[in-house]
Amino acid sequence: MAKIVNSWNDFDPLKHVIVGLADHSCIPPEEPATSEKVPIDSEMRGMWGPRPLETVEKANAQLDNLAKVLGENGVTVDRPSPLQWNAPVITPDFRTDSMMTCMPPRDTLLTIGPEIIEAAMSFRCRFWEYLAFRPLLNRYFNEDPEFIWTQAPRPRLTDISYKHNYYDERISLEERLERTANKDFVTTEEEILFDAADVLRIGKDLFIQHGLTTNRKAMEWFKRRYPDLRIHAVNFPGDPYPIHIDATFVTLRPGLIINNPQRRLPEDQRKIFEANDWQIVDAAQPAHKNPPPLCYSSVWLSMNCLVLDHKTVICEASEVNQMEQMDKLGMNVIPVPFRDAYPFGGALHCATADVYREGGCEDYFP
Ligand code: ABU
Repeated sequence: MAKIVNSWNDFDPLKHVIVGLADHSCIPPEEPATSEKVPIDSEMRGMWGPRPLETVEKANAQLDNLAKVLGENGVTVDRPSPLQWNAPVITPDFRTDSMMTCMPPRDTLLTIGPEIIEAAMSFRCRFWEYLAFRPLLNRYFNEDPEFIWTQAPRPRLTDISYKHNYYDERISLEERLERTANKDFVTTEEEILFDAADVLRIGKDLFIQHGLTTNRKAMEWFKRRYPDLRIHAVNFPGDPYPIHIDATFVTLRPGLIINNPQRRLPEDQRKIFEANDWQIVDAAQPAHKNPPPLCYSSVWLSMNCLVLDHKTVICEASEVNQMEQMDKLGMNVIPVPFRDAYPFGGALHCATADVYREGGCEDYFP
């Protein structure tokens, strides 16, 4: 029996990680939670079904290469067991005609120290996604006597979990930003809803983005579930589609964060960092004007990097501005091509989930 699971942040030395797989990935049909996430001018509007096979193969080639590079850098890599995602999700409360993928494990699994939590996700199409990770979690449970396996309260995702008049293609960008500023998002507070990728772990402190995929009730759940940790609600008023914190606010090492310059953390929420001498720097501009075809995410996947330790980071190989900035910030950069994987749910941080990093639960904000 060995210790397999331990990770309290995104920057201590990474030793074991899960890397997603694109097999059988689908574009899901629109549903209350996803409508808002697909930009109005996206070619994906109204389209659903299995993703073209050649795109799946290209994504898997880059995911496999990431796994190889991680292995060469001393990181053990596990892979999920994809389901046939091209099947409906039917529960007593809803039906949607397709699932999605298990490529971005970061959305589904949240590691807090010796514990992995299966998130309470708001997309109906992602209702069963955690099943792809069950063989791994079961193995960790068999082999690590200290591993704590948690499933957050399963949401029912009935109609009352969503604001049904929320999606409106006629609203302007300014109105969208006003909604973000007013913390007016598509989910209601009926039940606990969160994606794991909305949670930034910095030791004793969890910074959780309130947005399209995570509600206030989730923050309350974290507060009650983790009385020894400090829970901070954060929001980024410059983001018209706030979903996941890891292309917005990214830690590189203790004391250093890169922040998306279009989604700056408001002054009042910066105080805790400034009071503890943390530096928040604007992330470099993305190298690309547009995301690749059939991609849900923004060009800011440029900053969605995977930190291997306090001095080493994996960046997407074409993100020249971001790599140059990392270099100036004193990081050694390992470039890895990854844009073919973006459409399947994100970049290098999204595509992974921590299993083991060295280090413990430090208090960085005493
Ligand atoms: N999963 C991260 C996506 C964030 C963004 O689209 O900017």
